[in-house]
Amino acid sequence: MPVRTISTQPYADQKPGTSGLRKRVAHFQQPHYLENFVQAIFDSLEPARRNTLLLGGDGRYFNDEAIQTILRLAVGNGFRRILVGQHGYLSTPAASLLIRRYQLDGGIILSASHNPGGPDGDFGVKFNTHSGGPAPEKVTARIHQRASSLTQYRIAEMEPVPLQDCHSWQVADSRIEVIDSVQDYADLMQELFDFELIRQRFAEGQLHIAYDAMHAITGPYAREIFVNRLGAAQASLLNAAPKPDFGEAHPDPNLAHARQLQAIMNQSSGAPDLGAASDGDGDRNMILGQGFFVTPSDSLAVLAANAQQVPGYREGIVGVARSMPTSRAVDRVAAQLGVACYETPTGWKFFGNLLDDGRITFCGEESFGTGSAHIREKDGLWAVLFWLNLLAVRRESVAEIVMAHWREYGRDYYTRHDYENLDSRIAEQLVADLQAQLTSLPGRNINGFVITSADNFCYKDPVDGSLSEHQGLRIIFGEQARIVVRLSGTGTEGATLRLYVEQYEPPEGELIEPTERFLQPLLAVSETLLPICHKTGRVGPDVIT
Ligand code: VG1
Ligand code: CO
Repeated sequence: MPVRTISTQPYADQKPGTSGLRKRVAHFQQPHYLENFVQAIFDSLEPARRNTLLLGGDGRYFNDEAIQTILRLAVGNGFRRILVGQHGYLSTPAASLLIRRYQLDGGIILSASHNPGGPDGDFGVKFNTHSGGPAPEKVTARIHQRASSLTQYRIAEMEPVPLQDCHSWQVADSRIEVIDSVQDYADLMQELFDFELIRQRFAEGQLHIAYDAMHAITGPYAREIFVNRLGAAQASLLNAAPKPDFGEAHPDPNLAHARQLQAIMNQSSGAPDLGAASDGDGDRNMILGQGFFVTPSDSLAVLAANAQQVPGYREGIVGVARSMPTSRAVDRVAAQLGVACYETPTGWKFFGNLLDDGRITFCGEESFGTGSAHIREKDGLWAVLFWLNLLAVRRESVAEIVMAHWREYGRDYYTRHDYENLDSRIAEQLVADLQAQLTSLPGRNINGFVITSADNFCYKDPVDGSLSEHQGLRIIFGEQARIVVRLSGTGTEGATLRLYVEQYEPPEGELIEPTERFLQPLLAVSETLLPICHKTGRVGPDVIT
């Protein structure tokens, strides 16, 4: 079987962002574009780590074609063993698990996560290392550098590999194995959570769930876990068949996009006890109770406080981490438990070293990402199962559990405002203007909010000492409040500005104010410091989460 070396020109824009390389589908379809980037990934690996590979994606448009191209590249580059998800499907958490379980050198995950799919939507390529986690910055920098000077790639001439059935083939020196990841993943979940108890509660009719797979990757996993193993009704699953265009919807589990699920959870009677949804590649989760929304920051704090209620975490937790813009709710739990709490830049890759080094058990992001040391990615279904297990043990509602948490620790009211597709120059200027004022801000009192510190977040990884600078502006009002602003690193058009606002109310407070009302005064302070609406002409954010 011939391997051809193809001459190519480098593309200047192959710089991975917060989570891999994301572009419009048409951008990826340019001649040699995908091939170049994948060759750059392979070239950036050390020879000893260029033998075994995992490959799969979230099933979005262009997944099939890209998988066949990458298989030819992997064979052309002499990988000895290549594992591919059946139908080309792998959720991001399942991919992380398989890399670890089969001790592979790494994996390529095809996904643009929660971004819309279809011919006019987005596509993405992520590389995860042998630890199962997203490539750290030093690796993505190497990939980018290599892609910027690439002049050729190696590709095998071979027929497309059928991916419908689990099967294996020997092609030249490479063994290609098509595998079903659902069983391995469901087995791990069964080790961590009390399936017996949840099954019993479902059978008694005491517990009900509505799970929305949003036409994306988690449908088959959810069917195996909730229906086959736990005995939930078929009707508990919504949109559980993966579609290349995600049913023309936006596979983003939040209040702006998971409308169908929200309507079910807001019914005045007969709503299920737990409503949950995941994103395109299955690493995000949204948790709803009856007429009740749990912010991802609170969810992380509640799980940390209740770890010992769940079999996999019976022994307690060693530490926690949250991304910088995530609220400080989990910090309060860590303080009470007497365990370490780390603040990292946005993006799951920054949790990798802390997890590998055994410093943390749980970690999470405000962007609907929660996870633990069981793998090296955030894990949507894991979080849903954790909540389900908690409901089964405590026999309380989601709202009761969260209320009890606030009564003990106080509440961090939290909101994120996204301004999408802004003119990049205007967005960058806005941030630069605030940056320029940072040193003069401490001590300033704006409408009763006193700034105690202000900086551009810089993270020094405590394990390898690496520095990550310019990770977002923080305006801190002591223990009372925080305003954070940063530019997104996952968008494919213009600039997206994210404004994160949080304010603490101690346990003795009301604790049940509507979030936007409670945060109104602080949002006004924010517009004074960072005049987004004034400078962009927008009347408000595009998405509020
Ligand atoms: C966003 C989120 C971030 C998350 C990233 C990837 O990044 O804010 O918390 O890690 O998406 O999530 P940004 O740079 O646009 O703010 V996913 O589900 O793509 O894998
Ligand atoms: Co995702």
